[in-house]
Amino acid sequence: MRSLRTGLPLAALVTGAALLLSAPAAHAADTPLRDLAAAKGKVVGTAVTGSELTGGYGDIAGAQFSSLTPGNAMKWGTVEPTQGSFDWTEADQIVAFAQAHNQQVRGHTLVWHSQNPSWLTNGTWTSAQLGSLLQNHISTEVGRYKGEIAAWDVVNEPFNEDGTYRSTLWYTGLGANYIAQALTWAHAADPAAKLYINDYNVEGVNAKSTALYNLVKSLRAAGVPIDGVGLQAHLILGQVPATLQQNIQRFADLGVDVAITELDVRMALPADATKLAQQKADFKSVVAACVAVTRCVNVTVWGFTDADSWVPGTFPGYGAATPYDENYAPKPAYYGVAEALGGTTTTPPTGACSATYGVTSQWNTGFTGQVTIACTGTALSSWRASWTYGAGQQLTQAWNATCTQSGAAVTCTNASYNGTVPDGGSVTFGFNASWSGSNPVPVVTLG
Ligand code: 9MR
Repeated sequence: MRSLRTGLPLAALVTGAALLLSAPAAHAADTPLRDLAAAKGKVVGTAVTGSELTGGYGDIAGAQFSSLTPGNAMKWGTVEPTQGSFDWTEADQIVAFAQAHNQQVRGHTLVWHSQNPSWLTNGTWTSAQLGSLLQNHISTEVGRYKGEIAAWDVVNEPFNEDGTYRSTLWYTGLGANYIAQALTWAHAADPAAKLYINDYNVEGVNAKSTALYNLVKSLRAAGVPIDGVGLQAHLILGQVPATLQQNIQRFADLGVDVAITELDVRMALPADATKLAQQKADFKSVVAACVAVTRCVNVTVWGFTDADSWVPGTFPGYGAATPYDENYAPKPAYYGVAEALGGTTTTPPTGACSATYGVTSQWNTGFTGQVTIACTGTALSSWRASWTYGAGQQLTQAWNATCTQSGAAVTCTNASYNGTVPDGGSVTFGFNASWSGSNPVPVVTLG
């Protein structure tokens, strides 16, 4: 996945544009999402990148979520880049992390048209050869993790938008029966794992989800092992389908489980308070729809932080799609998830002051930055903003505040004339500083 933590400062440098990242002034030690979910009989998950599972990223992944989905680590192209030579490093790492944190793993994914190794996609195969390649792949991967995977996204994205089958190498080479075969092979390799078909744009009732519905119905009638459907839920701000809960319910009524497998809600950048409030409502309504249906067992976000999301790389100009910002501070969307899971949160979308740190210009040895303190629903009569520089940055000058730096720790207090931040208003102070190597954006604490 693309890392915005390294990507954005460079973009700011190149374009000279301001880089503005917000962090809540404070957030209470709220009940972790996984505990809230457990109290509702649900599992809450996130897609993860194995190499990132340390430090703050690892802390949040372990503390907040009860399920992990490898974002890329279990895809065919990752695990068998050369025919017959396997690399399980990242997949093993994620499984080990999950076990150490008492988490489920959702295996993702066994049969897909994308992210396959080139030896497979460039090869010329008879139908029989293709079938045995697929059977071997499924037996090898599912067998390796037998007993360790709660659920597999066995088949990923088999449909076109109009509900016809997507013409992939599998469909073209093996016919629609590849789906039943893949499920049957996966079941033979790990009879305890729940087996899913997973797709996008199937969240509401529409032609594509109805095709999925009809497929699941016929697979069940034929005795094919199918346990669940995954609704990916890569959504656009303000566009949660009105029929989401109804759609979840109709699948549940077929006798299968439902999981929201890849939830994110993208918005046109830059984010602002209005968009973030809408995003909170969107996350909340998706999770609430799952909570309302007993057989909806898992809600998984596709990356929990905006620093580790596929969205900006795929939809230029869009992003901020996850519940945590690039600095791992929970966004309103996080609290939307918590509230839908029955949590009461103490970080209100209103009645708070926040500090926003920005690099407004940067050159080879120095940069100019600013911090804006803004309040809504409350006010301040004095303020103190502090942060820690992560890469040796050193303040040289400040204006509209009194700033001191001790080691990496910077503290700025208001000047005599700008301690008041009114409800609905803001105060900005500026500074110059030196940097070398990198210039990561710190999290600013108010208090
Ligand atoms: O998050 C994945 C990203 O890192 C990859 O570049 C991308 C390649 O298609 O796949 C992403 O995950 C996809 C998932 O496996 C299936 N549903 C759509 C997801 C977003 O593209």
